[in-house]
Amino acid sequence: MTRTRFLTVAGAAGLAFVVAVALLAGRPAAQGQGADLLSVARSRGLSPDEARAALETYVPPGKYDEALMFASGGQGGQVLVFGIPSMRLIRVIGVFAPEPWQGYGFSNETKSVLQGTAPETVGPVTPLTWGDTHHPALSQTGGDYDGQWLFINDKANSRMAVISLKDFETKQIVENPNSAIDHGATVSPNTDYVFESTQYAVPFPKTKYVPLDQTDYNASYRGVATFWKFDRARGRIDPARSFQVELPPYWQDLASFGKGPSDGWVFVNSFNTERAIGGTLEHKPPIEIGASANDMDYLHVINWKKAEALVRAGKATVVNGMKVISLREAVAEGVLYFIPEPKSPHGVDVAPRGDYIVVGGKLDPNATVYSWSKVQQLIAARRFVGRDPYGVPILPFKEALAAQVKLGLGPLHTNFDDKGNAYTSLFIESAVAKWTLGPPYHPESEAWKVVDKIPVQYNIGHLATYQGDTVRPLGKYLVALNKWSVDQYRGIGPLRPQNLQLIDISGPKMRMLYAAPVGIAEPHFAEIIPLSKIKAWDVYPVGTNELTLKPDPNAVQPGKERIVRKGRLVEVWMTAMRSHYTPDHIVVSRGDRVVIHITNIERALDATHGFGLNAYNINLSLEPGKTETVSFVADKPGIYPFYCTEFCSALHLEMAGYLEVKP
Ligand code: K7E
Ligand code: CUA
Repeated sequence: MTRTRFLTVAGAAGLAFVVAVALLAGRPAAQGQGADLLSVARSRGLSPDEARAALETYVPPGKYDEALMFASGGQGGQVLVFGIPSMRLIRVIGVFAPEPWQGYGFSNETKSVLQGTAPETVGPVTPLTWGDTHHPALSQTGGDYDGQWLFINDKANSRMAVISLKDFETKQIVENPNSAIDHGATVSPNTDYVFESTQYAVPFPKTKYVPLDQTDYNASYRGVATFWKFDRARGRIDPARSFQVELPPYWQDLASFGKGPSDGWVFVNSFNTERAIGGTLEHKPPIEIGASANDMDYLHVINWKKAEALVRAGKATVVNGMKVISLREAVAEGVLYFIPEPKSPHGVDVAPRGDYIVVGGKLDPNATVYSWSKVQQLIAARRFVGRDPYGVPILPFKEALAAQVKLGLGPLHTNFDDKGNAYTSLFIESAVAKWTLGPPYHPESEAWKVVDKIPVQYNIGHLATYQGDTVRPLGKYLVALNKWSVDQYRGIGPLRPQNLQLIDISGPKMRMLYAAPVGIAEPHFAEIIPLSKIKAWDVYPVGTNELTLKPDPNAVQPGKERIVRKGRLVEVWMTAMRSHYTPDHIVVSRGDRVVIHITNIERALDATHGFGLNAYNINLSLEPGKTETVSFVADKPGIYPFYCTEFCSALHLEMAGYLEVKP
């Protein structure tokens, strides 16, 4: 864009812009700072709207973003934390993959998280070194984010992680014993349970081999709805108090908990109710064709409070250590119902008051909205139009509907604002549709209408509004999490970043504000929470164990550092502070088992030290106050320097030492 374009396109709006900029600068338009701002905008080829967006998103040094967005880090297996509205990537949290900056996956504590074992029993390597994070879920109290915990699933291996928002570090990973690949993940309104739904069905139990042919698939493959019990006091998922509901081998997808009137229920999409399994080149259509044959799939409506009561009453069977309500039991006891949903659905999102359930069908132009009160009445009246091959009762589609709202091509996911509007991503159309919910959000005359649309670059997956999946959405901003960036970033080679776009939704028309490439991995869902709700620690109390967040028994006070030898075990209690390790010389013999406990005794904000040991694949991050333990067998004789990997001080390069391994 050129100066000429700015002047011609801007026109009258340009004049308003001059005045606006001048007012912002507190000077008359004709002179001084205001005129300078205008010439900056001109020289950068910014239109008035673009310049305004720049002013609205810029967060100067020393000031803070007003909110944090927790986004999944996709194939990178992490969580990405962005500032809103600046869209700056502020923090990465290692979750399912080793993350060297945080020393995640190198200390005994973090290895044990990755491996799901106790810190004392960690092996030398991590068996799984990646994950595919999809759905971050902030802990909730009364249906609103409480800023205490974050959960996220690993789609690739059906795992669920617990992250503390005291220190933004991963505390626990549990692996689902009865699911191979999951997809949906979300929390109940008071965080009693973290939910996970299977995606691709496998034999049930999955430890059993069952041939992949259609008859066996139908008979013996299953999905599961998993309710991981979260113990807030311990800050851990408790597998012993968790349970599952066995589901037919349809491919379950996203999930949303009911709230308010629908509290106690969870809604799960499915596709491939055709049970297509692909197959040989000669005989079968590919999965893609087979799985899209039907016009309708089934929204799973699950009464989790009832399932929980059945588990308490001893009605569950233990399968691979997990309590499971069988499909037969779930049907007999009224735990599971189906409602037809069009067509190859993806997202399911419950409206803020818990009264509507919105489903996006990838191959259908409508948002399909179910009325919870109607669904409840149909269940109470046992108004079933039939049963699926597994006996699950099917409710009548039309009678469960509140509305179908024609949005555009490829509706996926929906979030909400504070004015009774819904925002749905349109994958194929590369747009966001804003539309009105029905009563009590809007009167019938204004209900179920598309009121605005904005294009995005390109192919949007999820979107996230400010607290947009809670009982208290705040409106204001929407982030479009786009899959393709195509031509948006140049000169970077064929692998293009995903493209996040910040949109102002405070007025009647949506306004594009900013685009942020993510050159790390593919974010899927994200949740946005006001910064004021996060009460993270600035430093650890000295000697804190990072897993328990309590005093570490191996923390050491300055002056008490020591090396103790017992047979082939050499144990070191070390301190780190600017700019030295104590001790900085460790002598062992080849084959000795070396255990080093390091306490960073600093109290200063951000006085983090690293511990990088040559040739042994060891790298720790020791934030102020933290105590960490690392152990290894000194199997290579020689001299191995270790050094601080964080430029912590003027004498940072001097913060080093030697490990001497005698032959
Ligand atoms: Cu639509 Cu995994 Cu939620 Cu990706 S999922 S976009
Ligand atoms: Cu400590 Cu560099």
